[in-house]
Amino acid sequence: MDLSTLSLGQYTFIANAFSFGLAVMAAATLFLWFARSQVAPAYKMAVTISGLVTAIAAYHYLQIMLSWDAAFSVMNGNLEVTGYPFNQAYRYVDWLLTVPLLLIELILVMRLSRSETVSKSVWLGGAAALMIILGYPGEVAESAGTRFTFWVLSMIPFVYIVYQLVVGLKGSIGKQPENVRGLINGAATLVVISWLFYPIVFLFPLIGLTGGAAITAVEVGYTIADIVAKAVFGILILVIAMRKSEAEANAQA
Ligand SMILES: *C/C=C(C)/C=C/C=C(C)/C=C/C1=C(C)CCCC1(C)C
Repeated sequence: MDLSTLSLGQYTFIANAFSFGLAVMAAATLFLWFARSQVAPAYKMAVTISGLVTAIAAYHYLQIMLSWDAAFSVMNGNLEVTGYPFNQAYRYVDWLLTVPLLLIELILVMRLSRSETVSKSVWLGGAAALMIILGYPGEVAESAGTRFTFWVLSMIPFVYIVYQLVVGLKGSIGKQPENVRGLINGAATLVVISWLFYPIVFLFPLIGLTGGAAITAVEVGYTIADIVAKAVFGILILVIAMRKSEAEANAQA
């Protein structure tokens, strides 16, 4: 990533996207944690983890913003690189922590049997971590060949996760109460669609986008995807937890 190809406009646009990302993640965290009192004890863990994911992301967006700021200086309206590298590892460490937790949110809100909860969390969470670890060497590689090789490797666990969400969870979703079946299907679909963004954004520099335009597309693209995959998804998990709590309280009354 050659930072000196950025225009002042592109630099500012990316800085604004990071700032927006931080604001959304921090607000979502407060909202989710305060709303935790609205759900039955069985669903509190799912909502706690939803807020934890956005909290981890808010912290990393702050670090990303600081690293972005340190990498540039503006002199008389001209953008200069300081030589201090923009640290991409913040994004990948964030994903390494949050991506398995996002899948666990979905598994927890389904309230499966204990053994199913554990085995699905381990397999899906493990595949998610592997996917991120395999993507990182490609993200920081200078050569297009290396970037593409690690894209292919990372796609293997990615395809496994998508298959599990689309086909593997079908039986468990069928056993969910009717008032939330559509919402849980929607949550699984939101994961598949929002996650699909990442491997596509990753390919931008390989499909003709170069220089400042490629950096802008990748950084802004990841930020939008993060907001959908973490904050919007977290709210959806909260809504499912509230509906299930309500239905279970009515069934008991
Ligand atoms: C909150 C962050 C989320 C949901 C991040 C998800 C990230 C991915 C689904 C990344 C996938 C990748 C590939 C499938 C191949 C290329 C490398 C990655 C890591 C961008």
